[in-house]
Amino acid sequence: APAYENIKIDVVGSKKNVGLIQLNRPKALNALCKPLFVELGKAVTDFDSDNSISAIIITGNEKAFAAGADIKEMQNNTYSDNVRAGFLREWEDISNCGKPIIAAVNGFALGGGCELAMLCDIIYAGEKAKFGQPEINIGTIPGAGGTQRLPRYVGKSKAMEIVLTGNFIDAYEAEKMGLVSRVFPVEKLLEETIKLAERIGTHSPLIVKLAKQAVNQAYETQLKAGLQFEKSIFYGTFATADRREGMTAFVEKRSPNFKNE
Ligand code: CO8
Repeated sequence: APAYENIKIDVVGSKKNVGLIQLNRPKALNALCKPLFVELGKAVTDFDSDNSISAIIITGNEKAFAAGADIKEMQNNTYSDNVRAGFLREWEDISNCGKPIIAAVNGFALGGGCELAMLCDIIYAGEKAKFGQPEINIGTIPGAGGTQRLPRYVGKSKAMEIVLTGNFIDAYEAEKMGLVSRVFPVEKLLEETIKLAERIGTHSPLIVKLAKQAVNQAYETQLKAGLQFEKSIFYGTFATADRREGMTAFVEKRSPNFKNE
């Protein structure tokens, strides 16, 4: 495995089919500096192209998932620097991943940390997690999807409140708003997240990938285009062996044996 400095990777689950990525800059509360993001992008891309991996988990530590973009690193950036470098371009490696990515959030998920969690497909949280978009406190606005994805999760009024105040919300509020799908005791979070990944891993990887693409259309397009996209993917599953196997197994009252074909 490649040697990483800002993240740790592992393969977990009883079938060794879950790729685990732990953000690992504890002294900076996992602030998302560029080297960290380059490594994270590589780890995600590698797991995405590894046929033995069914799903990917991104987590931090008990104090922080990630406390945002690295403020020290960007403190002296200029507008022209950002435009020239395509600042935060590395983040697209995460959104381009075809496999499901689950965020397991304990502690702070602030600014870019909250945006990273929202780039994932499912968010599970430990009960001490804190979410927020505090960029307004430091004279800027969310820059990695916070103003666009957050309203799609929680609606306009709550998203405005979070973005305009910079206030944090706790795990239970986040669950109630629909940002987080489940909350667990801190020490149970990772094992429950691995169970979720393993459950997804029992399905056809091919169909899981198509289902993820279809749900993402709801976020990325208007309703009519999304529904058309969904229909063509749905029709398309009928061209796969795994769809035939899934329905045949149901009718024959047995478990399906998916071949990723
Ligand atoms: N960047 C760089 N360093 C950080 C960051 C950060 N975002 N957050 C914490 N740290 C560092 C601190 O500087 C400190 O380092 P040192 O010991 O060397 O001074 C160390 O982590 C521990 O932090 P604290 O001492 O502050 O810990 P506390 O427990 O007292 O406070 C908080 C925890 C409340 C999380 C506090 O650290 C804080 O407010 N952090 C900043 C949160 C924030 O504003 N995040 C948004 C950043 S801006 C952003 O994400 C812009 C998004 C743009 C697009 C997305 C790009 C990724």
